[in-house]
Amino acid sequence: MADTKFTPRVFSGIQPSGGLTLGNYLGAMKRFVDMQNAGGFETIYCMVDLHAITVWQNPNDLKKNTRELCAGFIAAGIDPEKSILFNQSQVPEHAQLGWLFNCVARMGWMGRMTQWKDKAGKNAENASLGLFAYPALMAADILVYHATHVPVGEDQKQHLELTRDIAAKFNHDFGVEFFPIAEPVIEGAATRVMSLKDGTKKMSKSDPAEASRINMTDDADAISKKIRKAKTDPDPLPDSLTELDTRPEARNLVNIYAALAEITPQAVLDQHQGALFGHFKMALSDLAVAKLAPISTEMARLMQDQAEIDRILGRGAERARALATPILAQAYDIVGMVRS
Ligand code: AQP
Repeated sequence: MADTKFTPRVFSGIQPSGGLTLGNYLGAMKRFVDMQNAGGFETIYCMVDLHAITVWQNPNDLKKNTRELCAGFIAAGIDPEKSILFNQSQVPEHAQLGWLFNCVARMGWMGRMTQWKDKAGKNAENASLGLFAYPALMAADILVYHATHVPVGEDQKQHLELTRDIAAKFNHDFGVEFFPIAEPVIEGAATRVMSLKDGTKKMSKSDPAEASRINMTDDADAISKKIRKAKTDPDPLPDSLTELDTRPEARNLVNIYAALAEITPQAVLDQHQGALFGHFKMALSDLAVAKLAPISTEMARLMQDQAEIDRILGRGAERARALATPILAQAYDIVGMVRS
């Protein structure tokens, strides 16, 4: 249950660490749009550029990717008047609260994060300190707005549990009920979109294999080709989901279809049971092109007016700071910082 003492407020972010994928769109962005349009929440969405630099980013690419991500948010349906839309580094309160949380979170907690283990791998000695501390900054992103709900994909569940632990420890250590215990919102058929080449691996922007993902900037030809070449198996689609438990690639395509069509995975099987993958992939490709091509066309149009994108990000940052500044000031007071 969400903390009812706090105004219902949604926060979520996406890293501008490369082109936006279908995984980011279905697992996160499409659901950001739904929450914006559902009403009942203030919605705050962020391009988390400070997170992106926890691994090396070429500075020019980072700028381009941040603007492209902003265009992606708007093309997907985020209205910068209804939602607050900005890039993280323009709101320094995130990093400031992040430092307080670096002093609340324990080394042991961070060391147990799966994403840290996956991304640092065997080369942890050489990974940046920022990559290790990333979840404390993510907690600050959320809590600097007293956000109560955080829509994310399945892979972020552990980081959200850590956010809750940080809020609870801060509240306990200082004897306050200052930070909400934010609720993860992990819903729908596509909470974990898998690689098109390996149904056991998450679809990811940074996967070196281009054919493993659909990018939101892909044109109709590229989308169809990638779906046609996606790994599958020779069996037809069954009539029940349990029969897909041992067929991860097939299950992934069914989930993608369901999320794009806004129906359940079982309804996809009801419509397509008995179909061979050659046939099902054609239907999926038509659906994906119909849903994604208008977004990529709109992104390309928005990218032609960089000044307008920068204006939207600047205005979003002003609105975000108006919420974050008093919350950070109160957190500093609680911790015992003298402010003259
Ligand atoms: N494959 C996915 N399926 C469902 N949701 C996904 N998300 C990411 N990949 C999938 C969700 O998208 C949001 C933003 O993710 P992020 O940019 O912060 O970083 P990430 O989770 O690490 O995504 P990537 O694409 O894998 O980026 P890189 O390759 O840079 O690490 C989150 O809500 C995430 O759950």
